[in-house]
Amino acid sequence: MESKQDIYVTGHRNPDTDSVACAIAYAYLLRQTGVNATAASSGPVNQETQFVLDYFNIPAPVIIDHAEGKKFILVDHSSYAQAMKGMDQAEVIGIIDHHQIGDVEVVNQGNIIDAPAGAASTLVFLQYQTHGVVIPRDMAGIMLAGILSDTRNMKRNVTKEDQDAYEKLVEIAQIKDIDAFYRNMSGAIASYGNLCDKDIFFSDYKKYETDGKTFCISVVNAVNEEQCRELGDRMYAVLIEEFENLKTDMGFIIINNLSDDEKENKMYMMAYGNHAEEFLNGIFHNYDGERYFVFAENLSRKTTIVPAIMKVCRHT
Ligand SMILES: [Mn+2]
Repeated sequence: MESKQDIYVTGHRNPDTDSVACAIAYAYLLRQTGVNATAASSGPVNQETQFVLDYFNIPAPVIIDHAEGKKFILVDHSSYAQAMKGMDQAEVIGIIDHHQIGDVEVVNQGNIIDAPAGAASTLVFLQYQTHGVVIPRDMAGIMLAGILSDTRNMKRNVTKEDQDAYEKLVEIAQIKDIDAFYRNMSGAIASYGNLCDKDIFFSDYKKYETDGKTFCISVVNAVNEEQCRELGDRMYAVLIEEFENLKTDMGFIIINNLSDDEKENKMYMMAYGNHAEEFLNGIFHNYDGERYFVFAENLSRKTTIVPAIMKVCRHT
């Protein structure tokens, strides 16, 4: 039976590895300080996260469909658009996030921990240091995986805090070949197991709102150029099919190329909806005239793509 005092720690909808890692590691930390905390998520974990959970033998977070009436700490997100359904009818007692702080109302503003780290897992790691809680191997492993996932193996958005956390966590997690570990993680995410196209589309899907304008971005991953195009075409079909249901003005898809070959490391985007193609081309000027926007390298949705789109939304 769940008691009224239970606190759930949860990441965003369609959780990625960083979100799940934060929920699990922060709930563990709270339990060590005498708080009855449980890691939760609004849906099943993705293939990359499952690989990490299996590797360290950690159970997946409990799945909760609706937040109403429960107590939460939110990690790796802070807007209602990305939160579990019913979060506006829940009690949110804290936030740990490395994105711009969103619109979620928190009982006590003092309980917002926010810094521009490459991964929210880095902020959770810092909480272990603040509270003097010993990090066991499995918790080190999951936080390390969260950092590796959000920074693409320490190649993107890495701050000094991420680097410090990474070095300490690698030691505790005892992973001999970290590059191989990361390759297995990213290989798992690009395999998509036996997910159908619609599930792949929603596996890393986020919705944004600014100045009354809404847009969504789905990120998918492929391992080479050919797969980028092939997966891209399938995702575009899902976007068109689902567009009405998404209730957004514009829909975007990012296709990352996880190839190790630098020359191949192009990123693609696609756009659909209310002049979305013109809109995106106005920002990046890289439309191929058919369907794809071609970028010379993989860019971060969080730090590059979303801020660029938001800026234009606010000015038009
Ligand atoms: Mn994150």
